Amino acid sequence: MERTVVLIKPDGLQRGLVGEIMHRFERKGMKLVGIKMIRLTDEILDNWYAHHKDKPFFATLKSFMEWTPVVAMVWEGIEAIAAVRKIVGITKAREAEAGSVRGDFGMSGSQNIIHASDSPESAEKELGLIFNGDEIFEYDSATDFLIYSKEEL
Ligand code: 3AN
Repeated sequence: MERTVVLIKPDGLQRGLVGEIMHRFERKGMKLVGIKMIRLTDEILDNWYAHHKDKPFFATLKSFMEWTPVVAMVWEGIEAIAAVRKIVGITKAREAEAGSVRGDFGMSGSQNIIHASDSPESAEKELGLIFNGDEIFEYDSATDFLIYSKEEL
């Protein structure tokens, strides 16, 4: 099983998309193992978006992400990182596939509603930046046997 970190960004929160977005991951068969609201700080964002620190949009991106709290979640599943990225859609929302979160709800390439980890390394780093160990829960899923075959589990 893989874990992936999802953030509903300030625009997603303000537009009332939290329930809609969570519903999509639930219906897909992903397991929620962590969730909280958090106000991102410069310190977290400098680390989170370190790969963008020299980009012209970095300062704007940071102030956008600090506008309101975000809703942070950890979802678990087999190959969850790739599965969640498909549900999220590509960065530029106006070009994202219909059916994805960005494709259905967004037009912007910066205010694009949602973040999801793009690799196991990012997922581990992002989880560590936002969640304490006791905020991630291990429990038996009552539906795993329906969602996955015996061979997959
Ligand atoms: P994604 O969120 O699709 O993984 P990244 O990691 O390339 O995309 O970018 C992180 C965030 O930086 C994006 N979600 C978006 O808010 C912002 N961003 C990326 N590229 C641009 C850009 N060209 N102009 C403005 N903001 C951008």
